[in-house]
This record gives sequence, C-alpha cells and structure tokens, in this order.
Amino acid sequence: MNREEALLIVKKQITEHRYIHTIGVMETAIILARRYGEDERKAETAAIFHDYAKFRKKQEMKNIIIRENMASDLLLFDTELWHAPVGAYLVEHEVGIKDLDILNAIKYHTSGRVTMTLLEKIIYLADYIEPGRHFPGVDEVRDVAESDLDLAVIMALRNTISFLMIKKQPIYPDTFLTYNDMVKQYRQEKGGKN
Ligand code: DGI
Ligand code: FE
Ligand code: FE
Repeated sequence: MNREEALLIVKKQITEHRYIHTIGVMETAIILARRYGEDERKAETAAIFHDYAKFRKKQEMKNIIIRENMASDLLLFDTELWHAPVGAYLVEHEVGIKDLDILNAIKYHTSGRVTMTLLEKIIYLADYIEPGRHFPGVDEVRDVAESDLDLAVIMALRNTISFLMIKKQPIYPDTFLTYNDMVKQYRQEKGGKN
C-alpha cells in the first residue's frame, strides 16, 4: 500500500480537521525518522493511521476493549484514551496492516508505555508537535526535538500531565509510568540532566 492509498483509507474515517492533523503528523514523523534513524516508511504508515479510530462510537470502542481483553483500566479513564488501542486493533483487522512495530506505535500514541521503542517515541512526539498544534510550551518541545528525542518526549509527557492536572482530570497510570520510565532512563544515560 502506498502513501496515497493509505491516506484515502484514513480520510474516510476522520473529519477534514483531523485529516489535516494527520498529514502534519505524517510529515513530522518522517522528519523525526530521518533525524533519529528510524524506518521512514514505518513512521509514515504509523502516522497516517494513528487516529484511525478517533471517531468511532464510544460503545463500539468499549465493546472492542472488552471483547479483545484490552487493558481493562482504560474503561475507568477518559474515553479519549480509547481510540489508540482500538485504532491499532482496527488498523490490523480492517486495513490489514500486520507490522507489530506500526501497530504498537498506534496503540501507545496517546499514553506512551514503559520502554517505548524509537518508532513509538517518534509517533508520540510527532502527534504532539506537528505544525497544527498550538499548546502552551509546544515551541520549546519543537526546539528540543531537533536534537534530543528523549528529552522532547519527556517534555511532551510533562506538559500533557500538567495540563490534565490543571483541568482536574485524572491521569491514566500508563502516562505517569511512561514519564517515570523515560526520566529514569534519561538521568542514567545523560548524567542527571533535567
Ligand atoms: O488524538 P489526538 O487529539 O491527536 O491526541 P492524543 O491521542 O494524544 O489524545 C489526546 C487526548 O487524550 C486529550 O484530550 C487528552 C487525553 N489524554 C492523554 N493522556 C491522558 C489523557 N486523558 C487522561 N485522562 N489521562 C491521560 O493520561
Ligand atoms: Fe490520537
Ligand atoms: Fe493525533
């Protein structure tokens, strides 16, 4: 499947606004893949499909989470978290993508996970810094993403966690666990900076 075919499939699943976001994530993910030595085609495909399930009905997503024995704690937290694991499932079963690296990058693009792969970090970060995003602090993350992928992911996690806390929203445990894991590794590898 080439880029145009993939984009045509995803275009039917999402709104125009989300499609423009998807193009931004795709372009950003390819740049990050080139910069940090990941397979550009995998980054492209994962980015194109990362929000595939974003507009599925909550009841359909809930049914899939239960039927496929996905992490049951998902149901205790914001429904916004559901489109990531459900998306990975639907991209495998409706679109026919079998590459586990790509499926995991989709599955963990909202919460992250402990021991993220390079591709997972790239999709997580591209989703956060694509040109259409205007969160407070995003420019600082864009700058750091030019030279330090792990630090940029840590900053994106930190901003997301603080944003949710300020809104008095619960934080999904995996998001915290990802933050802790990344910070511990970063301190070990880079000598306690940040
Ligand atoms: O799908 P996108 O909007 O492109 O971005 P995303 O997949 O990162 O989803 C962002 C949404 O998910 C946003 O509304 C905040 C929410 N979210 C992200 N992490 C957590 C979370 N919600 C809760 N409750 N806990 C989290 O850890
Ligand atoms: Fe998403
Ligand atoms: Fe997204």
